Amino acid sequence: MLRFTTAGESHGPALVAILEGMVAGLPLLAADVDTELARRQQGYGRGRRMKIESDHAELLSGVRAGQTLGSPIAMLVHNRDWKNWQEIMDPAPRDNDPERKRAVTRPRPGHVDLSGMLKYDRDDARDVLERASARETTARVAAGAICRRFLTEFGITLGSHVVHIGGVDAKSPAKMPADLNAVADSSPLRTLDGVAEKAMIARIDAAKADGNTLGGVAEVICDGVPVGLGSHVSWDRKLDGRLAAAIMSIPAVKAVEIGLGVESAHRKGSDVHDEIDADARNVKAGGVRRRTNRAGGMEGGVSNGEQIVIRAAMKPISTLMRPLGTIEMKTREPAQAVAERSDVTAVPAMGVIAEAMTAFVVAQALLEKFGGDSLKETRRNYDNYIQSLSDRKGR
Ligand code: EPS
Repeated sequence: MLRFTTAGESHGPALVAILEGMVAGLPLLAADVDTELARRQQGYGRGRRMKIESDHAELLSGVRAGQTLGSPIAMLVHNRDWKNWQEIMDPAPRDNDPERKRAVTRPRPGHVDLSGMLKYDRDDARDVLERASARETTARVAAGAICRRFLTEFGITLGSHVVHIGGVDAKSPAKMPADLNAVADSSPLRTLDGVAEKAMIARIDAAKADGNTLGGVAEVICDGVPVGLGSHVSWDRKLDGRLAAAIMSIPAVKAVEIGLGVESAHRKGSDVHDEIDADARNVKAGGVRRRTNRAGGMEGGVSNGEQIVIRAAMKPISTLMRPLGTIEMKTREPAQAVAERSDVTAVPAMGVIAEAMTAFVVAQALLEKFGGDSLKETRRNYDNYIQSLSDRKGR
């Protein structure tokens, strides 16, 4: 079973990711991971923190001479900002500090500050927010980068673009670019619509001046997935459900759509379901093609060979420089929430994180179907299956 876990606080010494269950023999360089980490750091609307950090993954285990070993792959990403927070975040007790500097006792509406204080019995919400910070997604992107590297061996690629920020919709081009990320990454908001981009930038500038924050929507497209990943037979094996859970777990994501998503509830069946044609060239889909892809690449929780299309909607970040009303926990008196340094929007980064989570779930489902302890073994099993799809002619 492919699985990963992460550890690390936002202003602690480092972040850690451990990916377990990856096959042996996959070519892998730290640069493959760093490329993805750099993509996550870009985006108009980020705060000063992104100028401090320049994320680099140190491969601690599971890789030798540029190839994976099949053992757990541990990665370390240092927080450069740690040097400014040592006194506050020191794991060791310090003399005379029953209450540390920068304690947070005025929880932010929309953040886990308050529920976390109550659940974990903490007086300082920093004990909660440091882990809840979206800084953690660096480690997810590191794990996802290895999954992405694995998927390229099977001709599976992933990209994303921003389709909405703060009330401004971006139009998708009639034909998507062949290399989606090459185009999206060249835009400061990772959008394909230059006109909408200007309006989005203006909204972000206005929100910043107002001490406010903005949310938005990113679309992930995963191309080259063969028919048959996931399964219709049990609820927890359905690929759409697994993808939705993975994407929903990204901080601040409040909704996930697959294909037409919510819109499919508003239309008639004839305007939702994708009609089928034979197409012998479309080998990975079993020699068929859908005339449209409103289902977003899955039917009944099983990949159908069309592109997987997912939209993730992110609420505005809950740290506002013009704070919302809350209470001071020590006195329970009305107060203004804490205003920590933060981003105005992180929707472009969220798209990159959603790619990483998608890469993980698709890699996990691919390994479930094809198994194998080495890349060669997985590929043999994969090739056999693809061949058997072609051999079905007339059946
Ligand atoms: C975050 C707040 C900001 C963001 C951070 C997530 O950090 P800071 O409090 O240090 O200014 O920049 O995101 C990252 C550090 C990152 O790498 O994405 C939060 O509270 O979620």
